[in-house]
Amino acid sequence: MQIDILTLFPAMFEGPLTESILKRAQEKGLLDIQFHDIRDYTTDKHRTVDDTPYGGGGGMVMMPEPLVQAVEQVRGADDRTPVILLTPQGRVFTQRVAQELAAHPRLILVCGRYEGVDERIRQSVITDEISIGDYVLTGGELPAMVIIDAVARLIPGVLGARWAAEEDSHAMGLLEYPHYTRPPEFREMAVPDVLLSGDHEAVEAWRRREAIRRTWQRRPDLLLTADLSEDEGWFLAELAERDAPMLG
Ligand code: 4FM
Repeated sequence: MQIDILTLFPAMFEGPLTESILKRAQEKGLLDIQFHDIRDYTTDKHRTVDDTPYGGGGGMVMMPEPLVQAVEQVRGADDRTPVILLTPQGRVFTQRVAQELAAHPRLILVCGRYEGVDERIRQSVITDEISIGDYVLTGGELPAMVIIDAVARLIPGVLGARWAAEEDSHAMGLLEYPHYTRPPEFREMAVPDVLLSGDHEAVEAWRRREAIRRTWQRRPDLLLTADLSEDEGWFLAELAERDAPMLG
């Protein structure tokens, strides 16, 4: 997958994308990330990218010319690639959106700064707007990194073979079950016997139930759309009778 990032701060991406799994993905040729400094697409001697808002009020607005030039040059003739603006006004990013984006061979991510982008940037070159959550950041760079991380790990070969991303909690619509490693007892807290039993079926059943239990307690909203077997449905009904979910 190729990802082009348009930003005023390419240096912000050093570190998160050059360590660990994302570094390996790029070395393996599974992921190719290109940075484009929006300021390189200005034409005035001060390399201006922002201006005051028409109608007054505080703050600055990103000007249309440099950003639209940047998108058009980077995109080239390719008009099937999503051009995604990171903004609190976008559709909310979920595992499902990550899966949708992972199916594209190329993405263009546009990182805004200041109080906003001129509306005509949206009208002319943006094809999709995504928000990573209901809070306001100082720019789209951190959201772009979040999206790259979530999407890259879905590309076949990026995670080890035994680490299939389809089995992830959120891909199943549930929270993750509790995990344990050595030692078998830590500060008088024992690892559940079933995990030491060697009975793989029993382990699977325990993990599903604990995932349902945790989801019921912490994110009952997710259970509205989770795909449960008949047995698991009864287990949930039993849980619901005994403990109320933790709200808030
Ligand atoms: C976005 C600042 C555009 C300025 C932002 C401009 C955000 C979020 C966010 C800040 N992006 N999810 N939440 N962006 O806060 O995606 Cl011009």
